[in-house]
Amino acid sequence: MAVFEGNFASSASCRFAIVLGRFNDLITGKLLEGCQDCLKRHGVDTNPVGDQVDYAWVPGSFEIPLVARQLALTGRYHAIICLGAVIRGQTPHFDYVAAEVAKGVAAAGFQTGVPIVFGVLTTDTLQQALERAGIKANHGWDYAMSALEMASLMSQIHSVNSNLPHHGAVHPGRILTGQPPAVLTPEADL
Ligand code: INI
Repeated sequence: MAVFEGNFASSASCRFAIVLGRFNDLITGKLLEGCQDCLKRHGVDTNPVGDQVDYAWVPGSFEIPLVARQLALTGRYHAIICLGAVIRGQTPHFDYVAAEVAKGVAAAGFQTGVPIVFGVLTTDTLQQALERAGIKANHGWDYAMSALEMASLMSQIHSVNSNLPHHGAVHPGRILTGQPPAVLTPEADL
């Protein structure tokens, strides 16, 4: 039997997408900086014109799951990082947006088989969000670590599974063309 455990040493061959909300961009911009810093220090080229990271800006956190799922379905990414900031105001809007983005991101991951990191801050105040986006710590860094680890872990699992018929999950490196994904090959993995 085996122990599967993601590592942080194979990121040079991974591709990532970052989906981020413009709403509260004072916060999401800072999360992005932390996220990029972590990826870079683990050997990932974060340049948008490079080969490893694509970026998709959406209006707000509510729109994140749809775009994350569509990106996952391309089969191009080893992991997707969703960055948003939902800050409680005086209206119930917070609860609706926070609940939908959390459910939607989880569903997108389950449906596509691609790790989708939930990097959406949900806080009561702007101050709390700032503290988590650079003043005390930057959770953007932690979200990138989760993506690196999950990309590695899933690639290990895919490679063990490579001789079995595919069960519907989208496999990184495969651009879907309307044809069902074929049997995975070890070469297609990390
Ligand atoms: N979007 C956020 O990302 N954070 C919020 O705090 C927020 N609040 O509180 O309203 C928010 N709303 C916008 C929402 O995500 C959608 O973009 C909008 O409803 C259009 O669908």
